[in-house]
Amino acid sequence: MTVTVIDARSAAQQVEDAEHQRLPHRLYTLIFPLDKTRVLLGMKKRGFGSNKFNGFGGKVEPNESIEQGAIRELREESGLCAQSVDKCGLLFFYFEDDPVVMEVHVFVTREYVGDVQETEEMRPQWFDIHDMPFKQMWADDPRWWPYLLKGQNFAGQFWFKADQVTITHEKLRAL
Ligand code: 8DG
Repeated sequence: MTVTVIDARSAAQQVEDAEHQRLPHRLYTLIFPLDKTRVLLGMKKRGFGSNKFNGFGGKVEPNESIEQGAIRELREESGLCAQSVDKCGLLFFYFEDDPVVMEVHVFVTREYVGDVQETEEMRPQWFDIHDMPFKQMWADDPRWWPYLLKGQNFAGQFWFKADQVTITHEKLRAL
């Protein structure tokens, strides 16, 4: 007789992976304009994530690529026009009261033109890359920001409570 010993952790992992595959994913972008020592963030003035500093981004539209979405959102929210973008990370967010996985493609840009301007959605402000306003950002950001700074691509999964503040569980790795 063969006895299969089911390791509880790998079983939990399989359930989690199946959930990830089964749930619908909604595509988002998130882009950070950098110069030698600073990053441009925006204070989100309304909607999801309001009153937090963040990079620029939003939903990818059906008729555009993810990269085009990142460039469009940056222009709409900050006034900057990116001339090149570099993909640096992939983040998945799960909220306990939401059956949709947020799939967020993270970029940086070092080549952009235009003047930074405040928009209806964002109030932009430059910050030292080593002195980030993490207390006013999403709770997961300090976990993966060091990878972005090192130029190390990353993939992360974060499970949030409905309060959008408490992380109950996370996985993060360099790619
Ligand atoms: P809309 O108001 O026009 O409908 O929305 P949108 O502009 O298309 O999208 P949005 O709701 O503003 O997009 C959410 C942005 O927030 C998107 O750039 C991804 C980003 N984002 C999360 N979760 C997290 C997080 O935990 N950390 C960071 N830094 N960004 C996040 O959705």
